[in-house]
Amino acid sequence: KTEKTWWKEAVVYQIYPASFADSNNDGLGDIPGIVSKVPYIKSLGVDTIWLSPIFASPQHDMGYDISDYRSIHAPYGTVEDVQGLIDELHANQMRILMDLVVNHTSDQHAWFQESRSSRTNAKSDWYFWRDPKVDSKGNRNEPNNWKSIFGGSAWHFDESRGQYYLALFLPSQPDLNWQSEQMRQATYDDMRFWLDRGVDGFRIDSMNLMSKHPDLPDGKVVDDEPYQSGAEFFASGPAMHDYIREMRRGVFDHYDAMTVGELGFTKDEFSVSQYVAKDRKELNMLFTGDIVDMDFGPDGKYSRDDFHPSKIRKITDLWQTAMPKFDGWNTVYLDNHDSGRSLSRYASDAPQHRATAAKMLATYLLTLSGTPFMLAGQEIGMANLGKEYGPDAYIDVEGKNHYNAVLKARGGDESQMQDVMTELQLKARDHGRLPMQWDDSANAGFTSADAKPWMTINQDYVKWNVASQLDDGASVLSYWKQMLVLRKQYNDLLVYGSYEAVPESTTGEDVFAYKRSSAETGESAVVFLNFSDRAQRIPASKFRGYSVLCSNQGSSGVEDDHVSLVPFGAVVLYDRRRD
Ligand code: ISL
Repeated sequence: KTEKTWWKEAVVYQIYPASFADSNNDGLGDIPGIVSKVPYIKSLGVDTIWLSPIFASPQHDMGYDISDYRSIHAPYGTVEDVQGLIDELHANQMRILMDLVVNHTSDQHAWFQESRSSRTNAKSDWYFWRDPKVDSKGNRNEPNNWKSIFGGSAWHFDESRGQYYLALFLPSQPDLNWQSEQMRQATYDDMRFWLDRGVDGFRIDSMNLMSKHPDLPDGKVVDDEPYQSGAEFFASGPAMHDYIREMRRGVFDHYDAMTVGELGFTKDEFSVSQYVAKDRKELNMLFTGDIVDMDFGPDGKYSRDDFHPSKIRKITDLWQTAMPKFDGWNTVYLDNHDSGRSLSRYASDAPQHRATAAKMLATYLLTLSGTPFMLAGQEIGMANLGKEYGPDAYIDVEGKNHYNAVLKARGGDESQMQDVMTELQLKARDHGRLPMQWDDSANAGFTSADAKPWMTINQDYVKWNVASQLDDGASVLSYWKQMLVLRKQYNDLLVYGSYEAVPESTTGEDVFAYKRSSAETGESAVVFLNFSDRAQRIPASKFRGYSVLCSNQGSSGVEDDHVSLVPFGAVVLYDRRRD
């Protein structure tokens, strides 16, 4: 039986600081803006926020390129402002997670400036520096064939050292060399700086890239492109677990800090168990990437493999049944700042389905075992930018790099880019970063009417905003609030209960259904989720006598021996053993 802890019972609300609330009308969200919304966040029924990076940064990757871990990006505010936010949350019995980006820094960080200054300085080995590979013709080449996650080579030549440095993301995001004991201790000090100020834990960015194969071997060649992934040598490397244990024993354990590792490239059950099995005392939980990759095709993010309900069933089944085997814990999530909105990708934002579909996804997030993470805006059914937005609406570096690379390969012909636009419309990171839609005033109440918002505001805000849903008992927002109350009320069942899938042979392939049971209380719940735009009728005589705990359908659709679901319908049945 899994031990009960606060971080298992938490519900986390992710805030993208640039896009939440602007207090000084410069078009960019800020810390005082977030403070002003604490009553709203509390009214939702969530108890923890996760802030994407707010630290000093040249903002080449929206703050995931940090130049000083102990100061705040000036347009967001000051360390005192952040202290005010921490205190305000704590005064409201809420907690705060920060984004810990320590796989890499900005090239403007003092550490990198020093490291690049010579081959002999005290920080010379805090990053990965390698001599060029000189070929038979005397040409200078990159030390290996690894490809950057944002495109191009992962290696960049630096004149002052006459060497290449490694950067798995942008050239301005050099990877830290975790083999350096001094470098590790310096990041631990930076973590303590924030924990001492009351931060309750961290979401650890690109967590499993911190240990690379020490020889940095060439990646497996799979095509005739000049650069190859190399992930088999830079993800979950041999010292990964040593680093995590050192961090946990040396830092986290002293603060009861909650930890969520972002786990890319590593997907198998055994490897995952090594991070979160209770007896290993490493991380509390993970984001496995599979849930945001369900519509990625064979050539990566911007190629297509259509979403199908069987995919979410398979991934959910895998982790819901795996975790109890090793007494591990996991997150439950569908959205973050790196992807399109799940509503638009895995359900439907078409006007006739949008509210129902958003509620169905809320039902999924809040009725599974694991700690739910939601992205701000999800509670009002925010959606992707529509097809009326052209390439200029997309400003994120990942999508832009992809667009420009394809455009170049096609000889610069803009009229040939429709397929690329279709993928951006589904998956671009911009959608997850859209300014929060607070009301129907100009600029959606995110910033003042005369300010220039830092990025596109989705014009559907006129209809889809917080203010219009607050007093409407049938709104998406009201549904989220009701579901969040239920999750707390049925804590034993919904947080800690066991999980069992209802077989696809019973539900058909478009409906995902599962049963949660608590041995402790004798309660069970059966959740039916229709991931299709067709009505469904599911045999349910086994659940005769169950009552309806909640539903996104006006009439519940529960008969004696069937559950009828409208398109994107969701029904949760409930029973308490009467023996
Ligand atoms: O964004 C992705 C897919 O679109 C991922 O591959 C992502 O780059 C990866 O999950 C790591 O993400 C994290 O680190 C990046 C940053 O750009 C992302 O925003 C962050 O979530 C580099 O720090």
